[in-house]
Amino acid sequence: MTTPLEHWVEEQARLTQPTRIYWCDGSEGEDRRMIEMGMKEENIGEYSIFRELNQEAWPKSYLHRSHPTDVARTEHLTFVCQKDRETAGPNNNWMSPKDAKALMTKLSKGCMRGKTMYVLPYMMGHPDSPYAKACVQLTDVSYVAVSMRIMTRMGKKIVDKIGSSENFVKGFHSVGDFDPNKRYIMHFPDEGLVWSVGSGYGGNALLGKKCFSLRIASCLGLKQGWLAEHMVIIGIEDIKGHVIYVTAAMPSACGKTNLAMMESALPEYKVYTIGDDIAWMNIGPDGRLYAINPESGFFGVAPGTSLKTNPNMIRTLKASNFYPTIFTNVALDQDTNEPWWEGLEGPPKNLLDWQGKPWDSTSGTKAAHPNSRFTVSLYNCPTLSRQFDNPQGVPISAILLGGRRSRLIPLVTEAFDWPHGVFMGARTGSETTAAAAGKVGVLRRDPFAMLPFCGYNMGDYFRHWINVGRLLTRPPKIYSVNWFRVDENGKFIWPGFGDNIRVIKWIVDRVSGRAEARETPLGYVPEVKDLSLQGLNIPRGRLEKLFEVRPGEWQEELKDIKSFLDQFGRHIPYEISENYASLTDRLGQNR
Ligand code: GTP
Ligand code: SPV
Ligand code: MN
Repeated sequence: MTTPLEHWVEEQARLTQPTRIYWCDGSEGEDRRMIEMGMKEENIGEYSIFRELNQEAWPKSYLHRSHPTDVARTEHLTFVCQKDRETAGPNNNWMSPKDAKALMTKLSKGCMRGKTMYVLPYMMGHPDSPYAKACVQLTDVSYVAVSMRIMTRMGKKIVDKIGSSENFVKGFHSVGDFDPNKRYIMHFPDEGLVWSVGSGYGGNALLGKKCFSLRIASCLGLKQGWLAEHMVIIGIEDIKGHVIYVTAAMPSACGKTNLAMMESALPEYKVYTIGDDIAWMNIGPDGRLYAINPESGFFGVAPGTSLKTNPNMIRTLKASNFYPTIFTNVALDQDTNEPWWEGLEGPPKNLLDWQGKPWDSTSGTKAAHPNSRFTVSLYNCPTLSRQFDNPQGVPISAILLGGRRSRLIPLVTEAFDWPHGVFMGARTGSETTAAAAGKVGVLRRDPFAMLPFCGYNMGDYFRHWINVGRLLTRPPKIYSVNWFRVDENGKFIWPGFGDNIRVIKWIVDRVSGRAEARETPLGYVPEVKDLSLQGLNIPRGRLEKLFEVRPGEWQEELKDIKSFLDQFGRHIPYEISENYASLTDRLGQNR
């Protein structure tokens, strides 16, 4: 008898007409087989889909060059097909499920002719976790198949687990002909379906990641009482071996991966990695908030990654493991066959840029694309927490909410209480980065770093956060953080990276009731004397700038927050409006 899974695969094959169907089983050596299949039959422009890199320096690593127009998420082509526009909210592009299906069916007809259809059965979360979800993605590119194998727990076991059930999340993916005019990333939350055509780029094509684990999962979380978030999960261990777990939301390319595997500048503290991009948080049997990372790999930003900024990532990339490592759109050192990007030592003499053209160092262009990335297994990571595979997840004591703000926002601020923390998340803004197509460095509101990823009306999302807080016996404390404040010369004031542990230590001490704080209109901040600053050579006056709150400067910001929140009308919960009003009052009184 055909199972619902087999039936669905047959149906999609009838629509797309692949030459071959390949079911991934997760066996040893399968990645190499898929890489070779890809190299035989797939080209992007004039380049083979994979190129083997220097295996001594970078074990099991390959270079992939994308289509030049396919280098980042395309938010304007991403739709959430809820039953009506209001359920999707002003934060999403909307199309009716019926229209979207008709459009996607048209674009998918015969799109896999001459190609292999890879069937990828995978699990988001550890298969034994009560919070994990079974999924199946179809794709017509080996790059996506191999990447998904690194990013998720994949294999035949998942097919057995699904068995004759209809309860699995479906992902359909085809690169089509890479035409940006025929590129759509469509989400059908009511059906648990993602349908993506025209792009091979990470967030558009690795459908377990943003599409399922955030856009679809956020809708499941709303119904089922949990949170799907764009967050890091880390454990911080002190010298006595006591570990506290925190999560941190930061927009794309704003420091999550670096935070997740930080080499601590304080010898008494060590950071352990559980996740660097996505956290699913459920209320545990004891009423505390427990987080799991549904992924099993990193899809990290290459530029800026070095032994100085993120030594643990360099170790991860150089580690030899079961899984391969893929570099996408980095530059290539022709003499050594090694990958290169801005931030590493160099540049080397004979470099090909990310498009494979000889690179001229005087041209003013970047050799690696600013959003060039690597796909690498979490199991390579030397700081991986022993709790990573714990099916129950880890109990969370603090939640950090970050953004990239050159002005205004202090290094760290503690919320007065949970609803105030939710308001802090709701008002968060960040300067845009190369992770999404569009202008870089423009301030936009990005609540909880979820603006591009919340699969429903964000006003309802804020209310959901308020409600989850009410159900918790020990709600985590909430903090706003900002590593990116600059001085009058545009230089970062805070050294960041491993030194961020100094901020985290204060947070750990606050959670444990050991540290002092000063009240400001925004919330509690540390006195400079309350931060552990040994070994850091920054004049006190300069550090104090990191905590400056000038009510006069806040008036524009308040207006911008208000007009953002007003879009959601009656969906904005009372607690958010109330916190907006009291912040306005406090900043007014201090003028
Ligand atoms: P996504 O994978 O897009 O979700 O990004 P992410 O949030 O994981 O960002 P990531 O850690 O990859 O950092 C992005 C960029 O910010 C890199 O170029 C880093 O070097 C830089 N960065 C990260 N942490 C810091 C910091 O503490 N200070 C400064 N100045 N830059 C940082
Ligand atoms: C991000 O843009 O936040 C990423 C990369 O983590 S992507 O997979 O494209 O979403
Ligand atoms: Mn991300």
